[in-house]
Amino acid sequence: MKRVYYILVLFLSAGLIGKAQTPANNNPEKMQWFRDAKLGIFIHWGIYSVDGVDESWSFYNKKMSYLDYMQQLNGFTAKNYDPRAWADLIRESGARYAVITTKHHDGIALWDTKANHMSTAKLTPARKDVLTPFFDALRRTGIKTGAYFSILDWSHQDYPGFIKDSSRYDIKNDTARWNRYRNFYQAQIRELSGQFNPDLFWFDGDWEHSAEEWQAKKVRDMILSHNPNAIINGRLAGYGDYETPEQNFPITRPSLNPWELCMTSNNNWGYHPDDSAYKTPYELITIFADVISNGGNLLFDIGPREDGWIPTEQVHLLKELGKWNSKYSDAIFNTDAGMPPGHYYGASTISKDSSTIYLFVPAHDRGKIVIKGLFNNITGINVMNTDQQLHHKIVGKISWSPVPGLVYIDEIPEDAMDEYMTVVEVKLDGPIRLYKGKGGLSVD
Ligand code: H79
Repeated sequence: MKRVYYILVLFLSAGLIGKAQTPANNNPEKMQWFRDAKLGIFIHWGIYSVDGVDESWSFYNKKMSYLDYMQQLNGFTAKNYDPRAWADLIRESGARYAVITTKHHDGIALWDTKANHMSTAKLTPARKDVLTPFFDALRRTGIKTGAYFSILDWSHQDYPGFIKDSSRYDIKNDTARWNRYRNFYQAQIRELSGQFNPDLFWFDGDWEHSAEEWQAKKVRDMILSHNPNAIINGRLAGYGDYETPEQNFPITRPSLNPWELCMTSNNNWGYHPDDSAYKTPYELITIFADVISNGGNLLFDIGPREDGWIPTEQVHLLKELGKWNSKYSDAIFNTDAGMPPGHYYGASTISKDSSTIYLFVPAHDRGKIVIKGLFNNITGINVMNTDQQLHHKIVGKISWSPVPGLVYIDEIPEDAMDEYMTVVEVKLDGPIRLYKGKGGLSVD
């Protein structure tokens, strides 16, 4: 009996360990809302938005002294901060989740952390926890909550890294000190987990230490024991649920699906009044379509000023994106990734029942649309959100070959075009079936 018990315990614990070591797969259902969300809004807000300097990196890279950087504490007022208005704007953009910098590498927490004194609540004229009202507003608006948290903290006296090319100490020589830091950062994560219970933890800064040094598995387990449905981004030294390419568009689809591209609205994460290199709504929308076509999400960043005001250009981008999202919402949300490259020169998505293809056509590109390698019969084509039907012609179908011909779709009339990106809905006779061959006479 005892032996059976031991075997059972061994078996069970092996199963648990196995699961914990394969992040993303240990609870795939929890990823569903994230897969369907497609769009999130990233918010970089902190004391760096007082002078409009690089978030944390400005002192790390010696662009300014640490003391000057910290002087910005005196200017963070949050005096026009309207978290409900932020949540409304996020909702208007069509985003389903938001991720805010609860603490960047500079160590200043946006909530009233009990772990030390470095927070907007204790050290700035704002004198308050600005995180709680935002999370409340998001929840009231039906938007999932994400907490960006830097696991490295260049301000903490027990953290080894501080300013580029210098360090406080080597963790190999002082494990007690490193342990103090670990206890501190993990206590902050425990606070976030307990007080805010975010739907998503968005970690950053893992590159300075290994998974073992961070105790990444322990942190993952700690979060999941509190909320098994919490999603963790891929910057917890290998213990996250999805990949996070930053700024750069991946040319090959990331191996972990879903994935998420985080991207700035100009060239900076935080408030930078001198940066006018904004993406246009056309660029933003075409990038977004490309992301979802490849099975990803876009986490699009805004950087409010210290008082809570959001730059006009950023508001404009979110509103234009929102208009487009609501116009073509069926083609965007609750869809799956589109056809793999090779079938269509552009972005596409496929409906959940896989019997509708949505083709994304950039504003100035009305010309013939071609789909290659489609076995299905087409039952109807229309320009979404208009009454415009489109005819098609099958070109080059060889009667005695099973290989599909090319589908040439009529040019879209000018008045049916969207100013940014038009969506063409192609209805199929059943679930999509695509030809994968090399053009030989048989299907394979
Ligand atoms: O919060 C924003 C940025 O501040 C932060 N992530 C976004 C969301 C960020 N910026 N850069 N990085 C994260 C990664 C930086 C990596 C580098 Fe390095 C550190 C480049 C050079 C030093 C690690 C070491 C990678 C290359 C060498």
